[in-house]
Amino acid sequence: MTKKALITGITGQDGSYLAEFLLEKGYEVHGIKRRASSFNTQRIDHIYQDPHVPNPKLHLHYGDLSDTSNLTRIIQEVQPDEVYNLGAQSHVAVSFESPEYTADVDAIGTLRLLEAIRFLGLEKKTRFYQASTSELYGLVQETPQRETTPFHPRSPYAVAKLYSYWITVNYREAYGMYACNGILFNHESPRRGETFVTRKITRGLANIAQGLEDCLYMGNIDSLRDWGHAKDYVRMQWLMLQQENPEDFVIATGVQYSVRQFIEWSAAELGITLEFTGEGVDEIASVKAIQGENAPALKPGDVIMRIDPQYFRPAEVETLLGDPSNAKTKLGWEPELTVQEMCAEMVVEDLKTAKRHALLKEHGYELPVSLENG
Ligand code: NDP
Ligand code: GDR
Repeated sequence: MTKKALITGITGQDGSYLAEFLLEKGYEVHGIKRRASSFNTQRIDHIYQDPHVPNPKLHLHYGDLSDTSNLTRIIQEVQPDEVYNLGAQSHVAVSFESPEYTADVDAIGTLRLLEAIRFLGLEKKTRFYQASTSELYGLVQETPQRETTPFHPRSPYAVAKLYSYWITVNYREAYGMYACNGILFNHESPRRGETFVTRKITRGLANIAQGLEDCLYMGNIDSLRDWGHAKDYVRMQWLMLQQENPEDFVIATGVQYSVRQFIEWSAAELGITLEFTGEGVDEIASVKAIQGENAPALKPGDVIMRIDPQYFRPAEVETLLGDPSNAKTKLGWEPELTVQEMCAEMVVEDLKTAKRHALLKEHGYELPVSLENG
């Protein structure tokens, strides 16, 4: 029997990798996508299947985590074996701007899905994965963070995800559902949203190197994160639903670096050696030396990074470092890609795009480069 999976957030970074992964495993994949005024399926266009061809394996349904009747109807129609709840307003800084919406989608959205599964009598059939987060640890109580480390969320996003974490545990305990949390630390890829810090850096520096932007404006570059590759992490999401008993797992690499280091690596991939000078809001990064052909727009001395306090958060999560040993011991999971390999891959992809834009510009066909930041 072909297994059916339903993915909320299929148009996002993780949803797109997970859909690819499940299709390769032979699943029939259903995804919920939001109606938008412009196309929002770029990350899954390459796996899209025309619904007119016989037996399509990928199906998209319009929906929203704020809409109970819509979610219930989709689950009733699909009768999924596995639900992966990846949909969320996932930007921490934006959650301070839209706390109520974030709570509705990231907290109550999870409850809506769990209730729909229960209401439809699927609680013994449908397995449920909740995209929990290292942001739950917030003001960290223990280093490294593991499954037993107490939570102290530091943003409306993290508080909403705390509700989802516990409601998932509660449905497991109360109704015997196979429901579990993956407590995932930051994971990135060339498909990462443009306003998360890694992608902001790789895309911004590639644009600057090609003369499409002048300077990268950053927030707290002392922040420390445990970054992995999204491809490795979606494999783990699936593994968690294939066990005999449901359990919550920390997914991380166990290695930590600063945002400043990520800036240095990204610049180095472009052949740029940076020099950081000044302190606090006055810190800048300037070009010390250039090697190779990837940064024709730059010369030594150019200032290409400055601090802009608008990117500081009302409450910051300064440091995160995960302990993935439980996942390794019980599930045999280990990340295959290092953060440096991932950074190189992201720079290569963003440089390709920047070069295309620069070439068009050179020939008088300038395309607008979105300078929206986050
Ligand atoms: P993205 O921001 O890339 O994707 C989020 C997805 O959720 C998109 O498909 C988005 O749709 C969808 N979405 C947003 N709002 C709604 C809504 N109201 N109803 C239905 N769908 C909605 O996130 P990631 O792929 O990076 O992360 C996946 C999940 O994992 C998220 O829940 C995130 O909070 C969590 N997480 C992520 C980590 C990371 O480092 N990436 C770490 C730990 C947890 P659209 O494309 O239309 O915007
Ligand atoms: P995070 O990711 O908040 O950890 O949430 P993000 O990449 O946005 O920030 C990481 C750290 O970098 C600092 N930072 C900046 N961040 C952004 N976005 N822009 C900047 O200019 C900037 N300068 C410094 C931040 O302050 C922070 O300390 C991500 C999301 O994917 C969540 O959905 C997920 O739950 C967590 O990772 C784990």
